This record gives sequence, C-alpha cells and structure tokens, in this order.
Amino acid sequence: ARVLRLVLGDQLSDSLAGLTDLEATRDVVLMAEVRDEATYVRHHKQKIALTFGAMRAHANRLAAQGVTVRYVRIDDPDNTHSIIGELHRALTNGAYARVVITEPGEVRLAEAFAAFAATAGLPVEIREDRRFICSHARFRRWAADKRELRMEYFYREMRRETGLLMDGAEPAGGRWNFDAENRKKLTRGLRPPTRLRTAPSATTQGAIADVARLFPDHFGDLDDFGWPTTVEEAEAALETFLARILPAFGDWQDAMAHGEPWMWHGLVSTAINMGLLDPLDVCRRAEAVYRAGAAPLNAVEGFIRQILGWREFVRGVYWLKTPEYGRMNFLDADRTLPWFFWSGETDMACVADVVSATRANAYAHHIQRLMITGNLAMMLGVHPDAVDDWYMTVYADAYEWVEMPNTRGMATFADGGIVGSKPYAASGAYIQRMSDYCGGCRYDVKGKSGDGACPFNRLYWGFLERNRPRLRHNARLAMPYRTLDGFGEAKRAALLAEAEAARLALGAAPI
Ligand code: FAD
Ligand code: DLZ
Ligand code: SF4
Repeated sequence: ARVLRLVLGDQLSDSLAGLTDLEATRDVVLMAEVRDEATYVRHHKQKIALTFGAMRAHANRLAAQGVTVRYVRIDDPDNTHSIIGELHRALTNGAYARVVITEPGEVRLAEAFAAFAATAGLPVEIREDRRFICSHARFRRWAADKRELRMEYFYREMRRETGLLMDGAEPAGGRWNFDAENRKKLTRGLRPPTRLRTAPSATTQGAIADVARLFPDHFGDLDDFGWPTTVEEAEAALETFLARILPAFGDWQDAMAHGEPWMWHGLVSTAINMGLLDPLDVCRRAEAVYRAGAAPLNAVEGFIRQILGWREFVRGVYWLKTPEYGRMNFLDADRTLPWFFWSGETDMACVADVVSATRANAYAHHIQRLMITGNLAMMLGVHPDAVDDWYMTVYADAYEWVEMPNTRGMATFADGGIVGSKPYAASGAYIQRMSDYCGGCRYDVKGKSGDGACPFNRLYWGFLERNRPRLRHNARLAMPYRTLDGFGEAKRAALLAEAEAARLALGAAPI
C-alpha cells in the first residue's frame, strides 16, 4: 500500500532512514517549503536560499530516479506554511496506508510529529536519524555512568569504535589530542589561501530570487552566496579542502585575521548538517590524506575531532538534556542583546569584523563564534534566549541540536558546565594574541578602565566578581579568583562598577 514519506530541508541524504524501503513506483515523497520553518527564527537570507535551493535540487534528483515527489513551493497559493499542515494536506489529496518520518533535528518538530502521530488516523512511523556516527542509545549508554560528560573521553571511545586514526589499540602518533600544536597566531604577512566558493546553479539562483522577494527584511546579504546545494557540489568543495587547505588546518585553527572570514576552515558544516555529506565519510577521507602523507597528524586529528568528537557529543547532549536544556540560565544572565550584534556598528574592531562577515556570508569560524561574540555576550550577561536567537538567526549551519549546546553550553556557560568545564571568559589579551584585530581598533587593548579601554578588559574581572557565588568553586577558575581575592574589597567593588558601566555603555540593558 502507498506510503507518504516526509523529507525535511536538512534530510537531503540518499541514505535517509525514512527512504531505505522506498518503492519508487508506489510511494510519494513529500517536501515542503513553508514559512513556519523560515521564520520560527528569522533565519539569515542565505540559510533560507540554501535550504530551498538544496531541497529543489534534491527533489529533481529523486524525480530523475523515478520517485514521485510532492513538492510544495513557498509561493504555492494553497501552501499551509507549516510542515504539519502540509502533511495533512497531502493526506487529504491522496490515499495512503501510512506515513514514514525521519526524526527531526529539534524538539519543536519532534513534539509536533508526536502529536501528529497520535491524531493522524493512520499509522505514522518515526524512524531514528541514522546519519550520525553515535546513535541515541549508544550515547545514553556512554553517559549513563558518568558523573560529568566530557567530550575528550567520548571522543576516545568513538575513535576506538570507528578505528579512525588508530594504530591497533593505540591512537595514531601515540596521543589522542594534538591541540597544543594548534594554537599558532597568524604570522605577519602570511595570508590564508583564496577560497573557491560554489557558484549558484540556476536552481539555486531561483531560490535566491524567491528569498530576496519574500524575505526582504531578514538579516543578511545574498550577494556572496557560495554554499554547495547538491552532493556533487559538496563533494567538489570537500575535495578541494582536503587537498589544498587541510594540511594547515591544525596550525591556524584558533587564529583570526581581519577581513579573512575563512582562514583554513573546512566550510563543511552546512553540507554535513543538511545531509549532502556524510560525517563518517568526511572523517575517513581526512584520515586517508594523513595516511597518504599529504597532511600532518595535528591537522587531521584536529579536524576529525571536531566532527567525530564535538559534533557527535553536542548532539548527544542536546537529546539527553532536552527540553530542560533550552531553559537553563546558570549565570542568571538578564540583559538585552546590544544592537550592534545585528548592525555591526561598533568601534570594537574584532566584533565589527565578525558581524560584517556574518552578514555577508552567514558564516563565522569557530573561534570567532566562541571567543568574540560568545565571550562578549556571556561577559555582558545577555539572556541565553536572546543569544540563542542570534546564533540560530545568523548562521547558515544553525540547527538547534548543534547551535544550542555550543551557545548555551560551550560559549556562555548557561548550562552550568554540562558541555564545558569552565566559562571561556577572556580579556582583550587573548584576542590580541590570536588575531591582528587590536592594531586597527579605537580601543586600547592594554587599557583596563575608562571609555578608551578595551571593553573585553573592562568586563572581564567584573564578570568573575558578579558571578562569584556561582563560579568560585570551579576548580579551573581557582587562579583568577585567587588574583581577584588578592585585589581587596575596594578594588573588587571598583571592578564591578567598571564592568557595569561597560555593560550599559555597550547597550546590554536590564530586560
Ligand atoms: P571546521 O572548523 O572546518 O570544522 C569541521 C567540522 O567540525 C564542522 O563543519 C562541524 O561539522 C564540526 N564542528 C566543529 N566544531 C564543532 C562544534 N563545536 N560543535 C559541533 N560541530 C563542530 N556548528 C554548526 O554546525 N551549527 C551551529 O549552529 C553552530 N553554532 C555554534 C555556536 C557557537 C557559539 C559556537 C562556539 C560554535 C558553533 N558551531 C556550530 C560549531 C562551529 O563553530 C561550526 O561547526 C564551524 O564553525 C563550521 O565551520 P567549518 O565547517 O568551516 O568548520
Ligand atoms: C531551515 C529550514 C528552512 C529555512 N526551511 C525549511 C522548509 O521550508 N521546509 C523544510 O522541510 N525544512 C526547512 N528547514 C529545515 C528545518 O527547519 C529543520 O528540518 C528543522 O529545524 C529540524 O532540524
Ligand atoms: Fe577587540 Fe579589544 Fe582588540 Fe578592540 S582592543 S579589537 S575591542 S579585543
């Protein structure tokens, strides 16, 4: 009997669990461009264009294989503009014996699908998404007996289980982690290689035009759109990265430079998250580059750890801790998000560069997200909901399962230490060490107080002092708190006042 099979905008894999038993001549695949998904957060224009362009290309690909696709366009006059609405509409327009759904990447839709299954009036099967290296059951088993969840230990188990970068029972090179070698500052005069981005196909150009017309007031520019939208485009971009860029990925992984949005990063998160690339396959191919002697171990291990370790770990944490995770606010952060996060209009050269690149590309690399915007939002005390909303809005690779543990966990410590063991708070000295931003900044990176001093410096000690009751007993913060204690009461009060003045001056107002 005929089966209706839903494919979401980030489920564009040939091997999708919901399609494994597809009977092309009998079943119908439903794909729908809907306003609800484009606006539940008001995504960057490039994120919507990427999704629609890739969905259209995938529908064409399926159709070419003889599959019947019910494809609902964003400008279809009968569009109900929600996924559930489109499921109901498809069911009224055809006779189906059952519905097959692959589990979605976030709680919001998982709950909607559960409610749909309970009331649809026909069998609805929701299958686990198997495009991850670690299943839900495997992660739960790993987490069950742990007092704390630490990525590093999870990662080692994943290395053993997959055999990635293993020489028998031992890690390649005798160590699990080569991060200590991955913290070089960009040497003066050295520039990252030019990146060839993907030119939009005719299909993608159509999607870009639709987004320009229908979502004109969303954040972001469309002019420099360069994301792969098909498996072939994603493969080509990956091949170029593996051959030309990966060898230096490790050395400059944490470096930042003005006007250099890509550095030596992979630019693969959008394609992996949408299903155009398979994460395990990407790791295996990176390993092959190392085994062939074409890239050093520190680069390849660092790259594989991000995918096999961090990506799988945050996904596990999200589903383990959700929905409470999305309500956590360990530091009682209660301020508004300053307007310059959107406009980029700030004299902080580092922040201005990240925001303008984010607007142009729907991308910033990891250390910019973590140590510039994330660190600043945390030290300002911006409410986690506002921070989540910003990260979900501005990045083309943003999906709640990966965005939220990174934002609420790694970057702002709103989860109180589930993802990371301490807040990544840092003053201007860190940014100066890892970038060339400070030379071109109106603020003095050495200044400690007053309007001309680097805001990261003005915020740093006050952040620790304000959060003393919540952070004082964190073993990894023992050193800075000892320093703070040594300052004496009067100086600590002055540091608090300095940080408060900086918070208000930057526009982080009480909610
Ligand atoms: P590379 O540096 O080349 O890394 C290779 C791959 O490793 C990435 O494509 C990604 O799949 C994976 N990866 C690396 N770091 C992480 C991480 N911390 N968590 C999960 N996967 C990782 N990544 C997203 O995919 N979506 C998000 O919404 C997202 N939000 C983030 C928010 C904050 C505050 C922070 C600090 C990080 C966030 N990340 C997110 C993780 C990381 O910044 C991006 O995956 C990365 O910048 C994507 O660019 P790339 O492909 O060039 O990555
Ligand atoms: C991100 C996105 C956007 C912008 N639009 C659609 C859409 O119109 N139709 C669709 O099926 N999926 C879309 N997506 C992806 C979903 O939001 C994503 O599947 C969920 O957030 C779960 O990860
Ligand atoms: Fe950023 Fe401070 Fe450096 Fe300016 S001085 S670029 S605000 S870290």
